[in-house]
Amino acid sequence: MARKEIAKILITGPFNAGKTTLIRHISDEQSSGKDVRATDALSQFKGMTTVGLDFGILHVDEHLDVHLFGTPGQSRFNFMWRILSKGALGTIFLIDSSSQRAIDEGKGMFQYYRERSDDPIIIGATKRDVAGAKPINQLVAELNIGNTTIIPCDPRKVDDSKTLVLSLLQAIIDQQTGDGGEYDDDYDDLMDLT
Ligand SMILES: Nc1nc2c(ncn2[C@@H]2O[C@H](COP(=O)(O)OP(=O)(O)OP(=O)(O)O)[C@@H](O)[C@H]2O)c(=O)[nH]1
Ligand SMILES: [Mg+2]
Repeated sequence: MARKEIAKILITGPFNAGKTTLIRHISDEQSSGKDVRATDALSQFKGMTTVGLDFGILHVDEHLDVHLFGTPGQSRFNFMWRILSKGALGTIFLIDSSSQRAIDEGKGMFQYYRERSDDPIIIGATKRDVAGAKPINQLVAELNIGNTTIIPCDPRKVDDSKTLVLSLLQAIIDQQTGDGGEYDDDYDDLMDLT
């Protein structure tokens, strides 16, 4: 039987974007993250915030497990961003598209990741259903993300999150095969994930 592969991916983005929600909803197995009551200026936006990491495993098929590592959103925990991104094949960057403060912070955070790695990044624009959510083209301009793929996502909906993960896996495969890497047939049925 073929060996089971593990793909580590990072789920990051500014505070309150839906990172913990995505990992909790999509994972087949998870270790609960460390969320504590927000005590600082953030507490006016949300009750609980991640201070450690979120971790979950998505069983894609008999050949592949995806290990999802979620970062804390607040920049005072940015030492965790570096630690958690080690060994990741790609990144899902979530952004709350209804919050100007998150967009302003997300711009710098996105550059931080982009400058440190050439691995694929897919942006998930969350909170599309919330009043004041910015149109996608405005987000692209304000975040200065160039031609990075950006996909609307409600992390409370498993199908939305799976679309993001599959898009990232596809980008990882494309990059590896494009780099002259050997194509692995084991991944042919990746798209059967339903
Ligand atoms: N209406 C709506 N609510 C959302 C959406 N995405 C996430 N939420 C809610 O937003 C809140 C914050 O989500 P979290 O998953 O805690 O966000 P986080 O990115 O982990 O936040 P930090 O750990 O503080 O950085 C939760 O109440 C979610 O249910 C969305 O697309 N629409
Ligand atoms: Mg969180």
